[in-house]
Amino acid sequence: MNILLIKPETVGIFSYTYLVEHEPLEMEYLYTVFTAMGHSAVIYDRRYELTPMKKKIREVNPDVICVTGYITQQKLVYRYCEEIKSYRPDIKIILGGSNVEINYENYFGSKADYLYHLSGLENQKKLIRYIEQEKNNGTTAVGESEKIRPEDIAGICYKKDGEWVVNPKVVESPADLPIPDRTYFYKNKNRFRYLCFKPLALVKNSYSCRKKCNFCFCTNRNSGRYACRSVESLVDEIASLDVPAIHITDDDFLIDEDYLKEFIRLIKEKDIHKEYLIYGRADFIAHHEELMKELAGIGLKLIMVGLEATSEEELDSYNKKVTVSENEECIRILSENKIFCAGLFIVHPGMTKEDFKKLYDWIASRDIIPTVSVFTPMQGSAMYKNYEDKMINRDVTKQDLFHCLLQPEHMSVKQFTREYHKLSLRLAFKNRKSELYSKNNYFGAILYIVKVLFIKLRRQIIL
Ligand code: B12
Ligand code: SF4
Repeated sequence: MNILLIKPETVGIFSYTYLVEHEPLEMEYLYTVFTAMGHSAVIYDRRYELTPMKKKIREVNPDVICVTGYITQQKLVYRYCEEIKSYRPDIKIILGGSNVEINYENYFGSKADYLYHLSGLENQKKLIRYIEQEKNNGTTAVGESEKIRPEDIAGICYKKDGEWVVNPKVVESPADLPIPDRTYFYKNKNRFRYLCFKPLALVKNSYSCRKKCNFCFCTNRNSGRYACRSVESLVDEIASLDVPAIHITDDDFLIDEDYLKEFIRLIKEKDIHKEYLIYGRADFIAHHEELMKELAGIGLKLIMVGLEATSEEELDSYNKKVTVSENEECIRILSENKIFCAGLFIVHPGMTKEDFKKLYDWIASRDIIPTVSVFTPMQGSAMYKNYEDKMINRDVTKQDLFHCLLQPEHMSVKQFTREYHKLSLRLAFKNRKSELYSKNNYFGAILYIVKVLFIKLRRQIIL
């Protein structure tokens, strides 16, 4: 079969910058799986490719279209489904990715045929075999004796008599994922970067997280069960990549001391020289100074670390199980080892103007490159149900962690947004000379914004 793999255009603030851009790894995984099954697959990355949807469909003539997407792209994905079905109703549409995995009900109103609500791809292979079997009028694919029924495919939603049927999930392991075919990546590798780290490859090593912070969406993936690949397979994949920088997507890579020691040993043994960007927790960093030193020694350059807040009460309210002194220790250790501390902070509706100022002072007086998010009860996180009724804005495109979705207690939404923007801009200005931003071309950035605006306008007319 011909399969078209759509990575949607970026929505929101991220669309106006090329300073943080990642390869469409989920699409490269699907490409690998489908081509290994003997199908023809094409990646259609709408972040860069301007070919309109219908033209692309004419070119590829797909039997199946797979679409990925985050919560902020949900409305856009609905629009794709409309466009595809109005043009070629025979094409089977499968929706998947992080948001569909948890919030699959959100897509019940779409024109999709299947929703794939798992992280792994074993059942996706089964679904493709089923679609092929149906295309061949119920006869099974060559060499397969067993007939597949939709009710036997775990982790999918499908329609029966016009109603959605939700098959149960299964707990999976990323050890079952193939090593992705990176043909697409190498053709486009100069696009992919995280600020000064470029070209940059993404490597997926785990599902979910062992910790259970109540604002976190990721921890609920894979039915809330953490699973990771063997350290050997991770290092082999890294060794095979012809890039200077690697972003490991694990929500928390700093989980297990023995795993990390083995990681360091293998990287040294294989004489790999690359730079690494990871996510990690402050408490682990605070209690593993020696290990952090060793990780810095093999190339660890940046850790995105959820520092979240500057008081014990706020940290406790997020069920973060980290103390302010652990946060402080973490900042010191990273600074001393020349690892960028990309600290993630949250501003919440209980904050006064004075609190915004205090937060600025706290961050600005420490060696941190911060990103400040607005407290967002993200659909799919544990806390969402506590806030669902209180949300003043239910537009899913605003669940990008940069919008005020709850009524501030001490000011209007407008004032809160102004304080938030002021805080973010002041922090960005303070850090403008950081090495992280050294490769930024600000003139190029302005031209890029203009280009994006034109593309957005054009896509309003021709999708
Ligand atoms: C790297 C990253 C980014 C990168 C972009 C990466 C990219 N390639 O596009 C950047 C930094 C730009 C980014 C931006 C944003 N991100 Co982000 N990001 C991530 C991160 C850390 C990894 C995502 C990734 O590339 N994983 C690698 C791929 C291979 O894994 P995967 O997506 O899970 O895909 C697997 C399966 O889901 C499946 N699959 C995926 N798609 C499909 C489709 C089909 C049809 C099928 C069958 C299967 C399938 O295949 C893969 C095999 O395991 C995740 C957290 C995480 N650990 O997942 C957050 C995450 C995806 N981001 C999130 C968010 C909210 C955003 C933003 C909206 C806001 C923000 N402030 O960050 C923006 C929006 C950008 C946009 N595209 O519009 C949320 C999404 C929540 C949700 N409900 O959708 C996540 C889960 C983090 C969180 N805070 O909870 N992000
Ligand atoms: S916020 Fe980080 S540590 Fe907490 S559950 Fe989510 S991924 Fe894990």
